[in-house]
Amino acid sequence: MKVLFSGIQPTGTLHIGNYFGAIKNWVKIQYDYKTYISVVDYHAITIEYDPGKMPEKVMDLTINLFACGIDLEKTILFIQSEVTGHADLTWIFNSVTPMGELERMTQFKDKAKQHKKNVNVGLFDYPVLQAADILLYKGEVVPVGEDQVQHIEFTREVARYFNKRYGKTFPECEALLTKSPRIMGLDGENKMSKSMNNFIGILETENQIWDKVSVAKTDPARIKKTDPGNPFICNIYYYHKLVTNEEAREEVAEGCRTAGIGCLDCKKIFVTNLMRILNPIRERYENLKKNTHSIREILNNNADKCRHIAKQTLLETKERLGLNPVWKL
Ligand code: AQP
Repeated sequence: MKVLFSGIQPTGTLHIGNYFGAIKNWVKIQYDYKTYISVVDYHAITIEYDPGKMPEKVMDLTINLFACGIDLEKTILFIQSEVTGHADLTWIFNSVTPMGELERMTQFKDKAKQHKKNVNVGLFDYPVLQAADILLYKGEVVPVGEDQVQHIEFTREVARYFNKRYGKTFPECEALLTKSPRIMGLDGENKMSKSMNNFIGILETENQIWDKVSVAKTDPARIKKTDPGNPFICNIYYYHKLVTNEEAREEVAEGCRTAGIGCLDCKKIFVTNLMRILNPIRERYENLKKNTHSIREILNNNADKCRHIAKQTLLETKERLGLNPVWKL
């Protein structure tokens, strides 16, 4: 079986961009691969955060992922910082990565703008840690949203640099995109993201979601209900593609084009269909939350498994680098 690796940051509420852009895919394909999913807390410390709230956020994200359908028994879900090999391999990769490659990364440029007062080396080096995350397990397939594609290409480059200099050690992984790899935020202008506060959280109630969706932007040319609209430039219509079947969606599109239905009607149908997906997730989340002790146990076992693989990869890598322990001489 090929190795699949993906990660997610414990930086706040999971939103439907994370779900439809990445997690839904993880759930679907987890049985086709040897699957590793990591809660990447080392990545999360590269921006301002509250250390007191971090443990809770990590646990909450873990429960969210299981509630979304990550299989507790099949998938190795683990906490990144509990496997120190990630940092080891990052340092090694730092030594083969040209600065210029990192300077091109658009996520760094965006995050540096967003966090002007805290542009730290970790933020700059983020893609190298990500490469180490994947390659520590010799990951070959990385299901992510479109925003991460550049980092996956970078990971391939890092593997190439290393293999060229020290001999073939790491695979060149590929990004696996969903059918909806980029979900726009409720503002209709930026990628849906926690830090932009333009998201629909997967645990939000119908009322909370309605409050946000009812005021979200649609086709700007459609001012009155009697104005015909263009569904293909409407963000809400795009959202329908995530939750509404083709036939019902065509009805919505036709209603919009002929002014048969108003934007609020269209939004109501979207929210009803979205809740059909989110309600069962919330129910599972509430149940799992009652048993955090056994979730902690699963995480401990998974960290052990990961440490074992990490140790093997690092031994092989250090051997290549000539960093054998002296006692081996
Ligand atoms: N809007 C999106 N559309 C499609 N996929 C998305 N992903 C995130 N936003 C979208 C995918 O979700 C996975 C986990 O993301 P993450 O938590 O590691 O980081 P992120 O991309 O930084 O998420 P946010 O919400 O944008 O967080 P902040 O605001 O804290 O930076 C990834 O596979 C990502 O592609």
